Amino acid sequence: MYPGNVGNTSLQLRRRDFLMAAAGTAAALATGTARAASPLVLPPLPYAENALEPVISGRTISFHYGKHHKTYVDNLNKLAAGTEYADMPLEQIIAATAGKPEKTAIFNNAAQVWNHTFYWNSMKPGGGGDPPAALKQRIEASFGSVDACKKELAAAAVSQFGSGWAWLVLGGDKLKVVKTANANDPLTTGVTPLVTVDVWEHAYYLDYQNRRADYVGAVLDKLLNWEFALRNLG
Ligand code: MN3
Repeated sequence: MYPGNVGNTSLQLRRRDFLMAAAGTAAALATGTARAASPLVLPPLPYAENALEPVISGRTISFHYGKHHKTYVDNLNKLAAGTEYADMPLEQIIAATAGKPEKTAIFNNAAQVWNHTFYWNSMKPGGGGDPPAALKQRIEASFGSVDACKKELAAAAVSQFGSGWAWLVLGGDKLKVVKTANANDPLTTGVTPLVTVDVWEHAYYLDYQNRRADYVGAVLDKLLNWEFALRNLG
C-alpha cells in the first residue's frame, strides 16, 4: 500500500492491530485449562533478532526483546491476574492506571509492554532515509524540514535524563517531538504516537556503551520506519 512495504505482515500492521495482538486473545485464553496468570502474550518481533545489525546487534535485541520486553509481559500478567485488568486491552490498562500512585507497578509494566512493541515497529532493516511524500509534507509543515525534525528528535532522545523515550507524535494537527521518563508514554496525554526511540541504557549499552548520541543518530539515519509513522498518522 505504501512504498517500502515489502510483504512483512507485521510491518503492515496498523498501531491498533498490533496493540490488539499485544493484548492477546483474552476470551479464548480465559476459558483454557492451561491458562497462566493472564492473557497477554509477547508479540513477535517484526524481524529477525539480528536484522538490525550493524546498528543494533542481535545480542542487544536478544536481551532487550527476549528478557526485558518479556519480563514486562510476565510481570503485567502476574499483576493483572484476578483483577479488573486481567481481560482489559493494554491501552485501557494504561489509561486506567496512569497517574495513580497505588497502580504504579501495573502502569509501569503495561506501558513498557506497549512502548517496546511500538519501538520494535518504529524500526526496520534498511530504514531511515526519506519519509514517504505524504509524511514528508506533514513533517515540513511542522518542523520546516525532515532534518530539523530529526535534529529535534535526536536532541530529545539525547537530553532525556536517565531512562525514557523520545517520540514523534501528532498533537492536534501538528507533528511534534516529546520525551517521556521511565515507562511513561505520550498516549496518556492525548496525542498520537508516530514513532519512538528507546533511550534506556539496555537499548544501546552493549553496542554503544555510554555513547547514546551515536545510537540515536544511527537509529534515525538507518533504521527509522517512516512508513510505520505514516500509518499511525492515519
Ligand atoms: Mn527498553
